[in-house]
Amino acid sequence: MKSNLTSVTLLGVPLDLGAENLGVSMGADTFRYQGIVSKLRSAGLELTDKGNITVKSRADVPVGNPKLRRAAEIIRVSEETAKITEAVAQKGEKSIVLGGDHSICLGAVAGASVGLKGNLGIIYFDAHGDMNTDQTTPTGNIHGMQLASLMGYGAPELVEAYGKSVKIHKDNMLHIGGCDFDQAETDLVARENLHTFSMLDLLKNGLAPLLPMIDKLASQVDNIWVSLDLDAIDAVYAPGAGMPNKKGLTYREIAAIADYIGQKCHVVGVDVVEYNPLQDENGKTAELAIELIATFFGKEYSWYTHYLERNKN
Ligand SMILES: [Mn+2]
Repeated sequence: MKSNLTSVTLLGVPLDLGAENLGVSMGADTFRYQGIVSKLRSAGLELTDKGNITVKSRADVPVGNPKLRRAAEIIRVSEETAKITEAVAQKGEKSIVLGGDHSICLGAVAGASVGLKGNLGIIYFDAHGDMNTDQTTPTGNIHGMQLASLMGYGAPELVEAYGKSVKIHKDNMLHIGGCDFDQAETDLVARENLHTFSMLDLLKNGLAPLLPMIDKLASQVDNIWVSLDLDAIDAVYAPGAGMPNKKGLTYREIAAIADYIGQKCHVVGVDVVEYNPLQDENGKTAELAIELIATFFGKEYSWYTHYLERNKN
C-alpha cells in the first residue's frame, strides 16, 4: 500500500517582495484553505505540510539597489527555502513550494539542485521570460530575474545564493508559454541557444514539436523541477494570477502538457507562483493549480476522478 504513495513536503513562501504589490503573499495560505493538502493526499501523494517560511513585511524591508530591489531579504528567504528543498531532495523525496511571487523559485530550485548534485533540469511555464539581469531589468523587480540567475547569468548575489555552483545548466532548461519577453531576454535566448517553446510556436505548429523537447530534457537529467507561473495560463481559466494573461495556454493545452510531463519525467519538485486570491473566481484558479500539481507528479486529481470515486458502487 505504502509503496504506491509518494512522499512530498509542502512548503509555503509568502514572499511578495520580488514584485510590486500583486497580491500574491496570501497564495500559500489560500491554497490550504482550498484544501490542497487533503486533495493531493486523495490523489496518492503522502503529503507533509511544513507551514510557511517567515518573511518580513514590505514596510520593514528597504529597497536598496534599485536594480535589485529588496535583494537582501529575498536572498535570506531563498536560503531558508533552499535548506528545506535540499534536505527533501537528499532523501529522494519531492517538494511542492507555494508562492509568493516567482522569486521564491530561486531558493526552491537552488536547494533541490544542491541536494541532487546538479542532476536537475527545469520546465518553466511563464508568459514572461524571467531572464533579465541587474544589467537589463526594466523594473529592478527580482521576480523577473530568477530563471537567468539559476542558469548563472546576472548579479553574483543572486547567482551564488545557496552556493556558487550553477544550479541549472542552460541546456537543461525548457521555457514554455512565453508571449511577453523583453528584448534583452530574447537576445539572451538567441545568444545562449536556450530552449523555449512560445505561444507563437504553439500556434504555428501545435504541441507536436514540444514533446521531443520534453523527451530530450528527460534524457539529459535524472530529475525535473516544474515551475508554474499561473500567468502562463489564459485568464479565462486562471484569473487569479498576479498578472492575468489573455494570450495564455488554454485548459486543454496546459492539461495535456502536464499529463505528458507526468508520464515522461521524474518530477522531484513543483512550485506554483503568482497566485493572487483576490482576483480568483470561486477558487477556480487554485483548483486548477491543485489538479496540475497532481498531474505533474503523474497522479490524478480532478472533478472527474472524484465523480468516478463517488459512483464506484
Ligand atoms: Mn514568472
